[in-house]
Amino acid sequence: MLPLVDILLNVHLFNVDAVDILSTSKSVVNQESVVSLMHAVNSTLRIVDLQDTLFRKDILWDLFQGGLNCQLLKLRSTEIQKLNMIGSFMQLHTLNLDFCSSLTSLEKDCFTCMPKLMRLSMCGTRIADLWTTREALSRLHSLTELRFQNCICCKDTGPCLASSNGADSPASVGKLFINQDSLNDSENRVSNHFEGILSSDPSFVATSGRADFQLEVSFGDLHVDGRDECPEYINLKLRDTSVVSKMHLTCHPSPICYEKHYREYLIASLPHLRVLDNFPVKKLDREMANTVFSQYYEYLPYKRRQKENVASVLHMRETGRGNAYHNKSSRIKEAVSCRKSPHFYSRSLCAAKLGSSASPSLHTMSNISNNIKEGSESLRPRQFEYHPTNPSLMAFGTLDGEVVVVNHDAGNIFSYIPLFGVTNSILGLCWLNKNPSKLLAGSDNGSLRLYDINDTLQKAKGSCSSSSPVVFDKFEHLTSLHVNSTDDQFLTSGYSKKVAIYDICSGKRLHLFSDMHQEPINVAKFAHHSPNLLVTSSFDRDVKLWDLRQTPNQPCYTTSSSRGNVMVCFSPDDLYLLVSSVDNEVKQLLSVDGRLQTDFGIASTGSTHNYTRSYYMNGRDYVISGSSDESIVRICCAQTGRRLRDYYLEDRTWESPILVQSLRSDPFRHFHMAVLASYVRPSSKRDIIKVNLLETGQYGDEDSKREDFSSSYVHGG
Ligand SMILES: *[C@@H]1O[C@H](CO)[C@@H](O)[C@H](O)[C@H]1NC(C)=O
Ligand SMILES: *[C@@H]1O[C@H](CO)[C@@H](O)[C@H](O)[C@H]1NC(C)=O
Ligand SMILES: *[C@@H]1O[C@H](CO)[C@@H](O)[C@H](O)[C@H]1NC(C)=O
Ligand SMILES: *[C@@H]1O[C@H](CO)[C@@H](O)[C@H](O)[C@H]1NC(C)=O
Ligand SMILES: *[C@@H]1O[C@H](CO)[C@@H](O)[C@H](O)[C@H]1NC(C)=O
Ligand SMILES: *[C@@H]1O[C@H](CO)[C@@H](O)[C@H](O)[C@H]1NC(C)=O
Ligand SMILES: *[C@@H]1O[C@H](CO)[C@@H](O)[C@H](O)[C@H]1NC(C)=O
Ligand SMILES: CC(=O)N[C@H]1CO[C@H](CO)[C@@H](O)[C@@H]1O
Repeated sequence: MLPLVDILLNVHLFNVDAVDILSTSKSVVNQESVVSLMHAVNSTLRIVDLQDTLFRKDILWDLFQGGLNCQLLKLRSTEIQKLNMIGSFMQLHTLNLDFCSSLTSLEKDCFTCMPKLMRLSMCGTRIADLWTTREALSRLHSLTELRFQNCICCKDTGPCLASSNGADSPASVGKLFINQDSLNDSENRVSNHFEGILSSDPSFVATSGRADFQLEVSFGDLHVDGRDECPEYINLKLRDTSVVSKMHLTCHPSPICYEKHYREYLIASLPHLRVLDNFPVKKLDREMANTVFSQYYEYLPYKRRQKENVASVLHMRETGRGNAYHNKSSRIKEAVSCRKSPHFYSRSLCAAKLGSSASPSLHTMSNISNNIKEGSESLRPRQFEYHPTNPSLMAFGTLDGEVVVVNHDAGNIFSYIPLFGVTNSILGLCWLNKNPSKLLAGSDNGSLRLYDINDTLQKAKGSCSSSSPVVFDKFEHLTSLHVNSTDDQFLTSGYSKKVAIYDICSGKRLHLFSDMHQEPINVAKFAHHSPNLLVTSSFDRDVKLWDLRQTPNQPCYTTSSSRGNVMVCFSPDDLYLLVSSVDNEVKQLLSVDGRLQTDFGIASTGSTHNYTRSYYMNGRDYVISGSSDESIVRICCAQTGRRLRDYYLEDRTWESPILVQSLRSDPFRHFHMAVLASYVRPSSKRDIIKVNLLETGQYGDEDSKREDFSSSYVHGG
């Protein structure tokens, strides 16, 4: 290689127009010499194809930092975790990142150094998130061809020829999902998830769009491509007709392709796109995509149409005028009617800030609580609640029966109540409303105590107090407790069909209602303003509203979900109920009669053992939702149900997902929340992660800190 590099150092002396570098060997080559070669011919480089060459990370890093003059760069199957191509890639118009299987997300600015990029291929990666992907890709103003999955007959990103001039004049207009149920298992050997573009005659397509009619399905020839076998197409035949259509199959999808409305979302977000996944984007596709987008997604919160500047919103607030709206009369009307709302400016500010941040800033709480226990033990949070009046305080209970109050702003412990019993999880926590130094805690073996966090502080200093904690009669299999609006009484429910009501002052159990439901009642809640109203949600699929002034065995009404209910809560003004059922069934009901108001239409995963929890955010404007076997927090507009964002949580150090055990919105700060996180690796690690959606995150900083602790979490199952 070296003599060759020496000669090519003088490449400008020869009459060479362009040099292509192809490196397909897996091992033998000396990687440094390939880099020297690129360096030597940099000025005349055209194609650099490093296909399947396992380049060392440090070498790739150097190349990415420095840049290359080439027009086409293939990094297929390279171990890239983060696309940090910040060097000069001014000539690059085609980038292939297929099978870079460590690539999970795109940073906001990762493409800014390649302004001429027109074609981008990312099949077989682990990219999953529509929102961050949109943010990154929208910076590529020349991008016309994009793919996250390929049509089997296409090597490059261009439109699939078979689809555009096939014999049966196919018009690729529709999109068809065929799920496992509709296919005979013995034939369904390639994948259980097919998605494709229908290429068939238009009359067939006009009635389709959904695969909810009966089809006969058979596979076309299998092609062997690299690692997978993919059939090129499926023949579809409508029952009772002779119409046969071929459905072209796409292969090597990245997870993003399974997101609901994936194709429409990307087409609507990238106005210059001409080909997506080898299928042309036609005018009709674009119109459909825009319709779908505006029905299911909102780009900016609070129906704001365009990104506004924070300073101009502040200016508007100061002058009381809608500066930004001066020009168009329709806008003035809109602005005037909106500004009647007392929240107009704070919402505009949120919209202006949220608009620009794709991934939020995260802060873990483990560093706060890390030093409190001796040795390598760490706290393992199992339940938490924000303080109702002090914005800095938050209480959490642990798997080991401790109750901890932290100042999450200052990053220190306010109060630590060591051991509740021995090793029982704290599942119920509730602050009193009128007397907010008092905290009610319940563990899963049924013990219930009322603590005064001011008292325990004194206790820690040495002066023992007899009044705290107050101990109540036990409630077996407790999973939830809630205090009524007037602090007189509280309510417990659990892994049983019973609900109990306790008097806070006397510590006595006043009522024990049995058989309120057919199955355990995971969560029961009082209304925020009506002290006698309560709602129960049960794994028997029912939600029941009760008025304690009426006969206790007769609910005001019962509504049913299609799966077991994990939880329910009232909106802050009690107008609505938010019901979360197993596997992402999330609905908002009118509290008055249980009528369905909003169905959030979150896709289910098919797992029956996973628990979805949802809470209100920003008063009752938004809803946040997460599930125990997914590492996503979803944010939806409570009124329209439209999705604002999904946020993925991942531990970058271990490259492992963070599962959402529970979550709460910050009652004092808009678009702030905290997530009760359960780590997949190390398996026993738990934490509370504060999320600020209005601030763009520096994930990296947290990573380096986390690395230091990780060893101390490796214990137990
Ligand atoms: C290639 O040239 C660009 C500038 O045109 C430079 O930024 C880059 O570092 C060079 N790359 C190599 C490997 O020499
Ligand atoms: C699936 O195919 C096998 C073999 O072709 C057949 O025996 C079986 O009945 C089919 N099952 C269904 C549900 O159609
Ligand atoms: C109003 O319109 C003028 C020209 O039509 C434009 O220069 C100006 O930037 C617009 N102002 C705002 C606030 O949009
Ligand atoms: C914990 O982390 C937060 C934010 O990362 C920081 O502000 C705080 O000072 C840290 N606390 C401790 C005790 O290190
Ligand atoms: C709960 O368990 C702890 C220790 O296991 C015990 O001290 C306490 O009495 C138990 N409470 C009830 C109500 O059983
Ligand atoms: C604790 O007590 C002090 C006065 O002794 C009071 O000012 C403070 O608000 C109390 N803390 C809470 C959280 O109620
Ligand atoms: C608190 O709730 C209980 C039970 O629902 C109710 O009887 C009581 O009246 C409520 N408190 C007040 C002050 O209304
Ligand atoms: C909390 C919980 O039940 N998690 C379960 C979610 O589902 C997966 C399998 O789909 C189980 O392994 C988890 O235990």
